[in-house]
Amino acid sequence: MARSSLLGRLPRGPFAPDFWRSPLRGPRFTSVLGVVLLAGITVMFVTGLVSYAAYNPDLSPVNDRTPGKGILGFYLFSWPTDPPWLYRLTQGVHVTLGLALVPVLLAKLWSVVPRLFTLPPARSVTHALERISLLLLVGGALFEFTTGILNVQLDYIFPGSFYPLHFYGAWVFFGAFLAHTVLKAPAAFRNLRRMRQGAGEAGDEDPVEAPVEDLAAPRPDPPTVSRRGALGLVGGGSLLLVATSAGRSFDGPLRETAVLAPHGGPEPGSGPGAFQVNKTAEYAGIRPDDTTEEAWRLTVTGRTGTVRLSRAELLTLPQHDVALPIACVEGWSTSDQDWRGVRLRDLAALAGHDDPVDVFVESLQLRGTWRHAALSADQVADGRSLLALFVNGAELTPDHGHPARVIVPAAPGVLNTKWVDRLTFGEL
Ligand SMILES: Nc1nc2c(c(=O)[nH]1)N[C@H]1C(S)=C(S)[C@@H](COP(=O)(O)O)O[C@H]1N2
Ligand SMILES: [Mo]
Repeated sequence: MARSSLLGRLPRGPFAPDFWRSPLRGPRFTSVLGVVLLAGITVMFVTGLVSYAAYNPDLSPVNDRTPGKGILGFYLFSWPTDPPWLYRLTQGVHVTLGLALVPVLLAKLWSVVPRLFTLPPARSVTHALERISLLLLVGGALFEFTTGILNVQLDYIFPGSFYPLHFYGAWVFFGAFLAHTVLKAPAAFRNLRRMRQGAGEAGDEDPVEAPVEDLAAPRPDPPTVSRRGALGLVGGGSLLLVATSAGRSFDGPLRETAVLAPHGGPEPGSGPGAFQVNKTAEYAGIRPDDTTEEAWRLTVTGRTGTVRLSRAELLTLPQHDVALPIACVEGWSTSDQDWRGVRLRDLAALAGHDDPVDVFVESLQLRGTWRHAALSADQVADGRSLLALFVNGAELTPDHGHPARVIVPAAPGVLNTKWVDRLTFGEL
C-alpha cells in the first residue's frame, strides 16, 4: 500500500504515524472536545464583541483604542444602561468561561497533534488551504487565550494596547474557526451520535473521516485510562478553574475562593470602601494635596460655557442614591454598592444642555495611560448615572476616587472614572 511504503521511507520521529501511541486519540475523543469548543468559543466570541461595544467605541477616538476597525465595527450598538448588572454578567461569563475552556483547548490540540506532522505537507490545493486555515485556527486560539489570560492576570503587558490585539485576533481566529466548523462539525456530530448509540468503547473507532489521516494511533499502546476517564480529567480541570476563579464576580466569602484570580488590586479590607479596588490613588499618582476642599475644583464645560464647582458647591445640588456594581473587563465585579452624588444630567443642564448629550470625563490622574473616558448621551440621560461623592454612607475613599467619581449603570468599570476633575459635555 502507498501508506506502508511511505512509512518505509519515513521511519522515525513524529512524522511516522507509529510514533503516536496513545490509545485515547481517535475521532470520538476529538469530537467530544470539538463540540464543547464549538459551543464555548461561540459564547466567547459573542460576549467578547459585546464587551467591545460596551466601551462606546463609536465615541471615537476617545474610548476606541482600535483605530481603523472599519467594517468590523458593523455590529456596534449603543450599550444600554439596563439591566445594571449587564456587563457584570457578560464579562464575568467571558473571562470565567475562557479560563474553563483552557483544559478543553489543550486536550483538543493534543488529540490532533499527530496531524501537524502529516506527510506529504499538502496532498492537494484544497488540503494546503485547509492546513493554512488550521494555522490561523490554532495560532488564533493560542493568541486569543494567551492575550486574554495575560490581561486578566497581569494587567496590560502588551506592546501597544490590549484592545486592538484581542479584537483583531478574535476576528482572524473566529474566521478560521467558522471554516473549520463547516468542514468538521458534521463528522463530529455523527461521531457523538454513534457514541450515544452505545457503540463500544474501543476497537471500533470506525472513523467517519478519511483513514489516511485517521486520528487514532495505528499501533496504540495498551490503555492506562479510559476515554471517559480522560474526558473526566479534562472536565475536572475545567471545573477546578471555575471553582478557583468564579468567586471574583462576587463579594464576601465567595471572593476568597478565587485563588487564581488576581483581584485587580489590594484586598478590599473593611468599612464602607471595602470592595475591590482596581488602581489605588497612590498608583495613579493622585497627590493628596490636589484633592483637598481648597485645592480641588470640578470644571464643567458645555454649550453655555464653563462652571467651576468646589465639592461644597456640589453638595448643594440635589443628591441621589443608587445601588450599582463595578464590573471590570478583567472579569471581576462587586455586588451593588450604595453610591450617592449628583446626576450627570443635572451637571449637563448646568452647562446648558437640557437635551441628551454625551460627555468627556477627565481625571486628576498623573500616572499610567488611563486618564479619561467618554460616556454616551443615553448614559448621561439615565438618572442613575452619577458623579458620586459618597459610597456606602461615607465619603469616597481615596482609592475609590475621592473627591468625585463617575458611576454608570451596566457600563464596564473602566468608564467609571475616578478622581474626576473635568466634565466636557457635547463635544464628541
Ligand atoms: N482615573 C481612573 N479611573 C479609573 C481607573 C483608573 O485607573 N484611573 N480604573 C478604572 C477601572 S479599569 C475600573 S474596573 C474601575 C474600578 O473602580 P474601583 O477601583 O473603585 O473598584 O475604576 C475605573 N476608573
Ligand atoms: Mo477595569
